[in-house]
Amino acid sequence: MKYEIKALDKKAKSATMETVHGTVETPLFMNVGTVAAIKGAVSTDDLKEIGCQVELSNTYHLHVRTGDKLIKEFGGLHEFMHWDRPILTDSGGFQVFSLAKLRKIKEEGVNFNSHIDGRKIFMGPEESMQIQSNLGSTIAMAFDECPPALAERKYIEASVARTTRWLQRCKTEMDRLNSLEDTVNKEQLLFAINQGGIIDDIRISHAKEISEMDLDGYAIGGLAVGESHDEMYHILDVTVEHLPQNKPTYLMGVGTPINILEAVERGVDFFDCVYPSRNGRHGHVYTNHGKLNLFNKKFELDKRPIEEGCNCPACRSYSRGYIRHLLKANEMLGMRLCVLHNLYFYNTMMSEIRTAIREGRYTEYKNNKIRTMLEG
Ligand code: PRF
Ligand code: ZN
Repeated sequence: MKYEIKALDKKAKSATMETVHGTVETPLFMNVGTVAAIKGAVSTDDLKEIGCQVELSNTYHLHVRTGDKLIKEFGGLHEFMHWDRPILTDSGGFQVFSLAKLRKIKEEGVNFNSHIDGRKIFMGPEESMQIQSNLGSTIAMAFDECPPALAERKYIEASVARTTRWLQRCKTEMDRLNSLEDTVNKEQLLFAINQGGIIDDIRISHAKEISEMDLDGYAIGGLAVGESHDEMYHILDVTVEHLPQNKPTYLMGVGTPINILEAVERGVDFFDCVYPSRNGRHGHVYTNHGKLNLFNKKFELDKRPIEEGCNCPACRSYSRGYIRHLLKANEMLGMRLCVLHNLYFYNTMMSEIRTAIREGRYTEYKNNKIRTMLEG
């Protein structure tokens, strides 16, 4: 893996990252396909058309249904879902904590019941690495605990210390798996995850500790879980500078276009979020003049595309009024067109961000973009 910073504009960075599945340019948005499918009937051919560079799938979901061993039989996730560009898999840590029932955390890992069939499953750092190795993703994420936003200091301290011990076990196991004969992707990368709630000194000491462990990239987890936007920006202000600048910085599960613009300014260059696909499925679409709800009666006779000048497959051919009709009639095409437009909007914004950083006018770009979105 080769990560090279191409331009810096104050703290905002634009880089290239070379992987075995091709080169990507940052800042970038990873399009979320939890179960190896972007919800809203979006194919991998669609993903290419709308400018997606990295697809994201989930260890937990693919393990509890279908199974990573079956996917390995197909030659890994890339072959299975017909996607030849980079894939990042989340470790399962976060999903176990948000989805599974009756979970019990111990030093070894987490016992939980599958949200699909209630089956008892154990997942620790080694199991998470083995599953991600079977999936053969480009980037695997470390197995972490995302403590609740409102947890108290003592709980967060103990949890973060365990997440650090788990990181060491992830690294050891990943090295072992990458050296095996029948491993799907022997150059699988491993990203660490910084935690610490919204407590500055825990965030900082954890960031310093994991930075010394020499991972391929560094994520910031445990944000966008109930704290305010200002609290999230503050944690980025104090934490990002303690993570290696010459490695990718990934803010997990974030966020709105404005969140992304603010985080890029603070040095983050990888993002993922379900908002564009989830909102699209509900007829909520992003534009440079704010979000529209296409279910609204005022769009009934609207012959304009979702966004004038947008080059996405929805806007090239269809009107707001037609898409509203599809949504009202519960036709799958309505959802699909909204999701395609939203993902195109996010990926296009990332491309504008990269250009603005490389041209040294990021702050101006960011302020203009936010102003027009808020003005409506
Ligand atoms: N940890 C992991 N995945 C995540 C998160 C985390 O803290 C978050 C928090 N926003 C989203 N996805 N492993
Ligand atoms: Zn569009």
